[in-house]
Amino acid sequence: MYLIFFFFFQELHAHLSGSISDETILKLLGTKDASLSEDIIEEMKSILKMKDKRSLEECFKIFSLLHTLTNSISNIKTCTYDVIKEFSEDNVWYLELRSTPKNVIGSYTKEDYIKAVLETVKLLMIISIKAVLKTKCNSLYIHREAEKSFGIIVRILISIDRSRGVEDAWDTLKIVKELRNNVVYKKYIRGIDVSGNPSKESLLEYLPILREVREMELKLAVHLLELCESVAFEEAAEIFSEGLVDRIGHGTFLNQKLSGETSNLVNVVLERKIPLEICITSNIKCGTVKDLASHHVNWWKNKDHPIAICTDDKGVFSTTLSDEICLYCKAVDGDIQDVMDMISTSIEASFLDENEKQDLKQRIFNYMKNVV
Ligand code: 6MZ
Repeated sequence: MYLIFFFFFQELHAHLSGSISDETILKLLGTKDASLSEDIIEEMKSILKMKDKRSLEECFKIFSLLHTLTNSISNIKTCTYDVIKEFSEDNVWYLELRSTPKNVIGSYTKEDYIKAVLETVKLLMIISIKAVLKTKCNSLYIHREAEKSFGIIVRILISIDRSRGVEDAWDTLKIVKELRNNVVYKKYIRGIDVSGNPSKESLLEYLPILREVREMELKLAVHLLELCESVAFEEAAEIFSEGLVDRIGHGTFLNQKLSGETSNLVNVVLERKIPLEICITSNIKCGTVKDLASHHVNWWKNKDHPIAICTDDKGVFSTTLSDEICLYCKAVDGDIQDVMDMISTSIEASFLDENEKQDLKQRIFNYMKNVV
């Protein structure tokens, strides 16, 4: 399986704050930001020490703590830059990074937050554009070549956190709509992610929001069935019945029985081939899946269903995409061909345009022909 190190991957499910590495946390703590209290610094240091299992509830406490780190525009930019760089170093050629816009009174607004993330992606492109500027080509060509020369293409999903309430979500959509008037921002913002603590607020409250996302012609990825509760099945049923979702985050209990009855939701997902974003380490560490042997990835793989292997929160769960791909191979007893197939289906499942998908596929498979 050492060949894994010569592969190039796509990451379709990575939350910005959860992806911040220990190195970046230590760097930001070291800047002695006056707004970080000693208590927070101590709590943060204790997070770095405990990387083993923790419940989903405990994870959400950690996210709140991590949010105190992104308390300035400069810190948001540092985190975004470092996370993209680390994915690139882990052989990720295409990254869909998602994040929830926040505001910090007296420091920045939600719009500033999104712009800080987008401007960092743009800055990485500008660094690369310098490398190809000498060519006498049109600007779109230059942009595409620049993404190739930097080695990573980044697109952004704006997250709606279900625990923040519907008003907050409407506010976020309004900002996204305005930002997409800017042609570069429009290119980067590909979709909306709905995430957050699944035990808070029902997604049924968010249906008008999801319909609006459709109207805006944005792609939609929704965390569904992370918990085995009847309300989670109800939410998913409504969302599927309106055909609102392009990709499913986790879907951990989709193929499970609720009170002895098999849900027919699984058939809808199989028939429509709605891709699943699978995050093995995250599920095991949060305890929603017992162990690798019982992970649902095997069930979906046996159904030949489109899946994308992802990290979820590489910082919080101390993982990398390469590690996740290795776990995938172990879970399904797979070989190189299985990895190639998964890479191919996850490009199809990405929120790139059709021609961009073909470009990426060709680039990856041309490269791999020379290696494998
Ligand atoms: C649901 C999750 C998640 O948006 O601040 N998030 N939501 N399930 C999960 N499984 C473990 N992992 C992360 O990144 C952190 C936010 O992403 C969502 C939560 O809303 C968390 O606050 P951003 O960049």
